[in-house]
Amino acid sequence: MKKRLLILSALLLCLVLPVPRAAAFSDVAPSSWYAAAVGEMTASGLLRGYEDGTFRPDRTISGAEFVTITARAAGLAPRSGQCSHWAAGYTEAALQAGWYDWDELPPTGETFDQPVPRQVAVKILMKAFLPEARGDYMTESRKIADFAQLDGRYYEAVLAAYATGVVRGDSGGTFRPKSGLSRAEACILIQRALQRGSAGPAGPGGPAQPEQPIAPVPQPVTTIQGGVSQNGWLQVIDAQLCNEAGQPVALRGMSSHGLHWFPQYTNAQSIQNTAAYGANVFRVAMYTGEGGYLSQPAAVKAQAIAAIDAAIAQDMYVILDWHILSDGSPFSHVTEAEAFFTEIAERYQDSPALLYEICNEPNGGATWAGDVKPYAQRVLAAIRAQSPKAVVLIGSPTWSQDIHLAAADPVEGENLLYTLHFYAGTHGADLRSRIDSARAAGTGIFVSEWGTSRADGSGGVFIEESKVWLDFLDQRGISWCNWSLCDKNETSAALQPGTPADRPWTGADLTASGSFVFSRFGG
Ligand code: IDC
Repeated sequence: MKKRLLILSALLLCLVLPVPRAAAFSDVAPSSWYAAAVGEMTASGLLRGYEDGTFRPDRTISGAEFVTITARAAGLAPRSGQCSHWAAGYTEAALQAGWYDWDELPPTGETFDQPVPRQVAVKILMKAFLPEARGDYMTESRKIADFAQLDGRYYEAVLAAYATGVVRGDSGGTFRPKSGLSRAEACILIQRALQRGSAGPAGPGGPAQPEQPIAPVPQPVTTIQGGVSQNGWLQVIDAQLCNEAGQPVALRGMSSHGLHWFPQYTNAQSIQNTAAYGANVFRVAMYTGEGGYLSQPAAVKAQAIAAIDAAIAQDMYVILDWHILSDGSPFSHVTEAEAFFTEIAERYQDSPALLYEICNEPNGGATWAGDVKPYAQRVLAAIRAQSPKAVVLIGSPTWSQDIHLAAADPVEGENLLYTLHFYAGTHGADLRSRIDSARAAGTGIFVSEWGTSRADGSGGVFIEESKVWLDFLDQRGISWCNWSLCDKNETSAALQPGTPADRPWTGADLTASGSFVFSRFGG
């Protein structure tokens, strides 16, 4: 029991620590029903894929593979085997532990590479993780439409597996005891047995255990980086930003300061300088108030287009941010926003580089139901009329912190993410837990603005707090942009005062914030 607890804690620890940047399996779609289980078990070292980067989820699992993964998960030490098969050590240990009998998987190895029948697999799992669990014959056998197919020696294990929820049966209610199981199915079963085993087995002969709901544990996500030519059109699959091929992708880079105040740092050289440190996204912050777009639309729009084109030229993704701030509710300028986004989305309708952030930070009295959601619906419709699949980022009240309101009442549509903004000197664990709750509800998050400073753009810098935040985001595959790429005399600025925008930068050009942030573009 102690050992199992240890293994579970190791597994859970792996879930909260940054995972090694192994490439995601090319054939495990993040939207698949088994992706989370495969991801967790891979991250905890229990599972490996093939050398070509595939996992082959549909392949039938062999006895050797099944026993080896289960033995690793249970912490069984390999013993000296009776044949030269690669799995001889673990199969010998499993046999000696009494998980199965000699004839079910002879240690001489002839059948090691053959499919393991489901009834044998379930017996192995129950012996390994829930040896004392029992299921009531009358209750459990009724759940199994093809119970008559089951060999008598597996009754006890299969009934207990149903009683504890390790096995749920397929949609037709059958168990198919003599068929094999796919690698994906095996992964799910082993994970369930491991989880239930450490929760404490049902007492012998005790009542059937109701199925325990599995707590929404954050799943580690292994992302890839790269630019537009590598990743193509982005899409949102199950709350995760993915590339055109469906692989989880992370965008990390800088936000400009107000475009109309610091246009020099949105030129080709400045954006290229961030790319040189590993950034693959650039956010163009186009203030609407404060003397920005609403005061001088033609000039500011031209600046925005120039900045977008400069980022695209660097093979970067680019976020066009309708930077509402003093204008409180986005709804107050919904007509201008519709016209602006229609024009821009038409202009860039063939470019996979552009993401649309339709309202930086609703604030003041703006509500989700009364202001932000109806605004988002209208502007989204305008964008979709030109650009049917580009990713659209939606803010929320309280300076884009109320993602729980959006998660409870999301905007209809595809490829939508909700922005969460934080400043490391002001915001912490509470906001992070909002992210986990929103994601558990199926709401994808993009941190399109965060700072190492306090929320007023100054104070600190709060490097330790920022590290906690970025580790948290990396572990969940959440993308981010840092505020801001400018040389203003405030701690959130990444550049030293007077930094030229027409040459490459060195470490000496970066502030404390800039040095830290630039070091994290790669994760
Ligand atoms: C701040 C700038 C500061 C500027 C101020 C008002 O850092 O130089 O004077 O805006 O325009 C946000 C906003 C962002 C803020 C930033 C820091 O999106 O515009 O920039 N912040 O206060 N939300 C939370 C913090």
